Parts: sequence; structure tokens; C-alpha cells
Amino acid sequence: VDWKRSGEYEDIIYETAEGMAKITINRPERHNAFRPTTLFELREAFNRAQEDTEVGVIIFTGAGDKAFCSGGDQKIRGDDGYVDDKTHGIGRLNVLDLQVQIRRCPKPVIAMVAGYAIGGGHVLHVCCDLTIAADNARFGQTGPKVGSFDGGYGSWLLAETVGLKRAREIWYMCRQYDAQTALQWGLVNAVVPLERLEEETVQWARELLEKSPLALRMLKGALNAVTDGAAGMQQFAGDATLIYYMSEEAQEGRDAFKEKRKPDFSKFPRRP
Ligand code: 2NE
Repeated sequence: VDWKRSGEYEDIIYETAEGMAKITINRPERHNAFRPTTLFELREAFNRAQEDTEVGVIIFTGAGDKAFCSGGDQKIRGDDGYVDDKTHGIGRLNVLDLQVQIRRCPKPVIAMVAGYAIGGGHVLHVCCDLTIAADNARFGQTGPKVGSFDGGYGSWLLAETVGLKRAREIWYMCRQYDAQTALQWGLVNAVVPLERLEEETVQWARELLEKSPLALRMLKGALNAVTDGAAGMQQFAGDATLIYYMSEEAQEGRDAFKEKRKPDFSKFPRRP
């Protein structure tokens, strides 16, 4: 794939090619642990990919083959969250905002995981629509070991994915699981040899790009709505309105208003 890099970032890489956007956490010296700056940049990059009408699928990954992401950077963890030169002395937990953004993004997001997906990095792959793992991938949570937890998507979306008993085990025990176990548990969609990871992920992305974007959007919204409660219904309702706006029936209402006449909805069927 002939990836085209764009944007000025410190902690991430943003690339596009053939209808795909690839967003890479680029802090391999810390196993791609994130700091607030990383998350400000990731949020901007995901927003770019969402707004770009050429992009139909987003691939989310980490630089190198040692880690997808090892969660919050413990070396810059302050007493009220994570602190760096962009936080003006106030600690942040802004990974939660990114999780919501990935869920709300109407385009499929594929986590491409080589090496560790640990702690908050594990939660990020759980929030993605699909996960393709290399055979060296390792999964797990560390919260109760390092003094942290994620009581949001990190716990109940994980439980929805692998079942309650396994989610409890993963969080309480803080063990690591290999790629085959993750596959058996339904935590990932496929496991491939490390050297084939990008090729396989791109293949999945290309297949998705052949599908109806609106159908994928509605399916993502529908599958999320059950877990996301009112917020999920809000998104799904917005999508339903979008589709209604695209109908002649809705456009008759708009046109009548603009033409200062009574709308004529008589030609539209009263569907059973
Ligand atoms: C991932 C793991 C198990 C890998 O172990 P190993 O032995 O293969 O590598 P090593 O030597 O630990 O890591 C390589 C370098 O990356 C740094 C390490 O410190 C080391 O650098 P040096 O110290 O040698 O210079 N590194 C790795 N992970 C880091 C991290 N998260 N922060 C800063 N530096 C990191 C092993 O590295 C590990 O257990 N890492 C920590 C995983 C972890 O506990 N993450 C935080 C969970 S809490 C969280 O993410 C969170 C949340 O729960 C809620 C809200 C927001 C965030």
C-alpha cells in the first residue's frame, strides 16, 4: 500500500491510501504508552478520518512490533491523572474521550495489534469494531496492579465481548493472554503471522470498502445502541434522521417551506 503521510504530529502518524486512514501511536520506546498529547493528537486524527469523505475504514495501530499500546504512560502520571506540557498542570484521563469517539465514529475502526495491548491500550482495542492480531500479540489489564481501573467501556464492553466471568478474570487477576487464547475467547477476529499483519488487515479493510457505507454505519450504530443506552439511541436516531433527510418525502417538507406552500405528502405510501 502506498501510504501518504500528512499532518504535523509529535506522538502519532496519520496516513491515508485507497479509502483507508491509518493512525499509528508512535512512542515505541514506551511500548506506545499514551500521554495527554498523544490523545489530543489521536482525537484530532480520528476527527480528520471521520470528516474525510474519501475515507471509509480506519486502521488503528502502534509503531513497531513490540506493542499496540501499553496504556497510560505511568512515568508522567501525576496525582490527578496524566500530566505533560500540554495539560497546564491539570491531570487528564482523556483516553476516555477517545474511546467514546471511536464508538461514535460511523466508519469501521480496525485495531491492528502486534505485541502488547495492555491496560488502557487493551481497552482501546476493545472499543474498536474489529481486531486483527499478530501471533506475538499479548492482551491484558493491569489496573489493580498499578492503581487504576476503567469502569466504563473497559469493563462492561469487555464483558459484552468475552462474557462476565472472563472479564472479571482479566481485570481481577491482571494476567496476560496470548493471541490464540484471545481468538478462542472472541476478543479478536483473526490471528496471523506478524509479517502478514498489515497485509491481512488491509485485506479486511478492502472488503469493508466494497460494502455499502450507509449499511455499515447503521449496523455499527445498531450494535452499539444496545450497550450505549440513551447515548447509543441518540446516535442511531441521528442516523435515522439522516436517512430520512435523503428521502423525497422529507425533501417535500423542506421544499414546501421554502416555496411557502402547503406540503403535499399524499403521494407517499402509508407503509404497513
Ligand atoms: C507491557 C509490559 C508487560 C511489557 O513488559 P516488557 O518487559 O516486555 O517491557 P518493559 O521493559 O517493561 O517496557 C519497555 C519500555 O517501555 C516502558 C518501560 O518502562 C520500558 O522502558 P524503560 O523503563 O526500560 O526505559 N513502558 C512500558 N509500558 C509503559 C507504560 N504504560 N508507561 C510508561 N512506560 C512504559 C510492561 O511494560 C508493562 O506492564 N507496562 C505497563 C502497563 C500498564 O500498567 N499500563 C497502565 C495501565 S492503567 C491505564 O492505562 C489507564 C486506565 O486504566 C484508566 C485510564 C487511563 C489509563
